[in-house]
Parts: sequence; structure tokens; C-alpha cells
Amino acid sequence: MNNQSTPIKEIDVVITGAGFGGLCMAIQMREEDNDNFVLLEKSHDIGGTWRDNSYPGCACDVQSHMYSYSFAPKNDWSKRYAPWNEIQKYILDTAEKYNIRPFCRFNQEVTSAVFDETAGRWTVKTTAGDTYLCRHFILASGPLHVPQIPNIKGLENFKGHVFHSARWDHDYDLEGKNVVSIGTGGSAIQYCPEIAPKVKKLHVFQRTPAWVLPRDDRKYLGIEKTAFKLIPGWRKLHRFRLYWTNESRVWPMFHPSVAKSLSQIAKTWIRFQVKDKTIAKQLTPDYTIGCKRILISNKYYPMFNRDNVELVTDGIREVKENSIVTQDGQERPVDCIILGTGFVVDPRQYMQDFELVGAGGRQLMDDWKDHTEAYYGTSITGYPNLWMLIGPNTGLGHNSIIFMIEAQVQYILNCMKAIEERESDYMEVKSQAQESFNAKLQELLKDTVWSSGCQSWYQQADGRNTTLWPKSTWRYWLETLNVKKNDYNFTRLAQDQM
Ligand code: N01
Repeated sequence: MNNQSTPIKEIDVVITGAGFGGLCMAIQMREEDNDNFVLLEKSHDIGGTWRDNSYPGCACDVQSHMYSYSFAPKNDWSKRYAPWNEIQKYILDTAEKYNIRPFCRFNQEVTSAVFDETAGRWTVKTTAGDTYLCRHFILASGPLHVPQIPNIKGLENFKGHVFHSARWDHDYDLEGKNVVSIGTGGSAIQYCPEIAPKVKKLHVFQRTPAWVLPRDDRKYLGIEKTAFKLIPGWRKLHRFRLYWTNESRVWPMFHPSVAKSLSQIAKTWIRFQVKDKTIAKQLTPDYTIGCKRILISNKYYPMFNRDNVELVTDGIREVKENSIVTQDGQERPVDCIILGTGFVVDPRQYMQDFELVGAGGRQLMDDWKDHTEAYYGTSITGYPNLWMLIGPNTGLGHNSIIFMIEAQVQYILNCMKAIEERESDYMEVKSQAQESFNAKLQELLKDTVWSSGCQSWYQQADGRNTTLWPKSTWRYWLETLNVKKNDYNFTRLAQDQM
């Protein structure tokens, strides 16, 4: 850390996080002719999740034509579901197209943001020793960027190689090795089938099975790419069709009885794919489909028909110098442990070292003591002109998160305009508006499949789902199309205060 003090930089907007969200915000600021912003990124480059996750088989489980900005079409996606490097290239190319790089400050993690209501400004400090004084502070750091390292007895004494799926070690050769993979979430079900043919033995450690449905993937034909490019409206029509296909997938989530029937179909799919009946049974979840994120793969279940792949359902007792021991006492020799154990998704944990102080000295970590909450995931009572992207309860399990990001960016820009129109300096969501918004959301969540009894990272310790948006995405878009000004307090500072 550089402790040398540098001059305070005054700027209109500070955005933190240069992933899909922060980049979208930056582009739309430029489109609105506002270049008075800076984009702070803790890493060395743009890309977020798609910069960090490069494991074998890493790909998006939302179709490429949906998992891209509506305003920056790419006609030549290679496949229906693009691999990570194609998505990362798209992000970098889009940043280049809109000339965002000059606004980026890399290797700058925000350490604190403090609001001064007498000046109507946020003071934002970074690990590089920089201080920014801004009117609007935008948190676009996203929830999937801090790898979760499991607390397993003896892991620190392991003499072999250990790495997390989001920090894949491409220099380590897995050929002929005894490999343990821990976790069976979205990442593991993608990399396990890719590494299985290479390794001597792959032990897949499963704590809770995931529901894995067929992946309707295929390459786009040359003629399709040409049609996307040349026929007016063709790509839009394709995107429209994909949007509604995905949107229809949320319907069983609102009707757990329908989801239960779907579980029966998914069970048949497992039995059809996995030859060994005992393994098929062990791979079959006992919770209703959709309660945890539904995964898609055509390679995951057939992988268990290989002789060198073992499904391990016993819990881990300890890791020794060269082996791993399960609760039943069985010891397996290991050269490499891959942690497919997901991310620290609770902002109260990954923002632990980040001091966020709002009006009157209130601390976000205190306000979020019981659970995280916001208003449409973007504004928080007590934190004027603080804007979040993919904040509480705006995550999705069924459609493209880019759709939500675009709606939120537009909403934030509209809020900024509302401040100008009212000749104000800042706006803050009223506490009763935030409370009643969240009470309604939680009420809606009660009858969904997400509350049907499984443990998932959608929930916080008290069981409250603070991750998902419990309605259709078009409802989110519609409800955030216009700023509900009555839900906010607008403050205008006396001229001599500024
Ligand atoms: O992480 P996860 P991920 N001991 O949290 C297990 C999305 N994604 O990196 O279920 C043993 O989903 C844990 O077990 P349990 C993905 O959909 C999107 O796979 O908690 N096991 C679970 O099986 C998700 O939203 C794409 O019992 C332990 C696994 O580790 C997010 O990214 C592609 C454990 C973690 O699964 C993260 O996915 C890939 C322990 N101590 C991923 N701790 C797209 O295409 C955890 N586990 C958009």
C-alpha cells in the first residue's frame, strides 16, 4: 500500500469495478456526454468475472446473444453459449469501441467511502493512496469475485498443489495426476468433465448434488452469422425469442408444485445418463429443482461412467500432506486439490475491510447487521447518491444479468437527471419506501421454490433470500423505467455550504 498523500481529485462520478456492470455504467455516462468520471478497478484489467475465471470448459450458461449489451451487438458469436475467452474479448473490444480505458485506474481497490452531507460529496480512498471527492459513488463490484476457501482441517499442510477454480493454474500439468475436486456447483460441473480424460484419477467431492439439465448448445452456422449482420432486425428477433424462452423458465420457480414435476423429468435424465444406479442415486438431489441454481451440461453426468472418476459423498475429515481422508476413514492419495467451492457472496463479508459511511456517520455494515437490503437493489436509505449495480435482491437464476444491469444503469442515470431537474444536490431513498419495498419482496419470495427448504448461497444466515429478484425481469425493467420521486428525499444545499 502507498501511504503517500496525493492531491484530492474532484470528479462528478466514481465507479468502482470494471466488470460488465461498471463498464456499462461508464459507457452510458459517455453516451450522455458526461466524461467527468473515473472507473476504479482493483485488478490489472477490465473484465471482472470473465477476466478471473479461465478454467477448462468455462463458459456462460446464458446464451451469448442475451449475455451481451443490447446496445453493442456482436453478430459472430461462435456458439449459442460462448466460452469465457470469447466473452472476455467481447468485453475488451466493447471497452475499446467506447474508449473507456482512459477513464480506468487499475490496481486501485477502494478502502473507504464517506459521505459529507454538508458538502454533498463522497470522499473515496483507494489502496493506491488516491483520494477522490465525488458527487455520485457507484458500487459495481459484483458478488462473485472473492474466492471462498473452505475451512478444511489440514489443508494448509498439504504438500501437493492447491488452487481455486477462479484462479486456475494453467502452468500446472494435471496429466497423470491424482486430483481431488471439491464442490459440484456451476464451475466444477464445467471443468471436471474437461480434466477427467487427462488425469490419472479424479475424485469429485460432492456435499450437495446439483440439478443439471441438458445444455442446448450448438455452433452458429456461417449463414446465421451473415443473417444477424445483414438482415435488419434479425438479431433483435433472435434476442427477443431467447429473452422470452429464458423468461418462461422462471414460471416453475413461482409454482413449486410445477417445479416438483420438473424434478421428476430431471431424475429420469440422470438415470438415462449414468450407468451405475447407485451413483445415479447419489447424484440425484433431494430438494426441489430450482431451489439452488439450475445448472446445464451434457458432459457432467456421462463423466461418471469413466473408470477413473469417483464420486465421493462422504464428508472430508482432514487433508494430510499427500492425501485426503473422508469421514468413513478412507484415505485417498492426492497430487492436486481443486477448490470449486464458489465465492464469498455476502457483501458483509467481502466488504468487511471497506469502510462505507453514509449520512450522519452511519455505517453500512451496521445497517446491514441483520441482513442486506436496498431499494430495487440500487439505492440504500441513509446513503445519498450512492448507487449499486446488482445490489441485494436483483440477482437472477433464469435470465441474463446484463438485462438487469442495463435497467439499473438507466435508472441511475434517470436519478441523476432527477437531481438536476429538482436543482438539488443529492437524493436519498426514504426509509419507509425501502422497508415496504423489501416487505413485499420477502412476501413474494415465501411462495417460491427458493423457499422450499434447501440451503443455498441465495440466503443469508437467517434464511432470508437477499440475492434473487422474485418477479420477471420485464417487471423489474417496467418498475424502474421512471424514478418514483416520491420515494426519495431531495436535498438542496445552501450555496455557501458548497
Ligand atoms: O460456486 P457455487 P461456483 N466442503 O457456490 C461446495 C455461477 N456460474 O463457483 O451446495 C465441501 O455454485 C458447495 O456445496 P453446497 C454459478 O451458477 C455461472 O460453482 O454448499 N463442499 C457447492 O457444491 C454460481 O451462481 C456461470 O453443499 C463445499 C460448490 O462448492 C456462481 O457462478 C458459470 C464447501 C460451490 O458452488 C458460483 O459457481 C459458472 C466445503 N467446505 C458458474 N464449500 C455462468 O455461465 C462449498 N462447497 C453465468
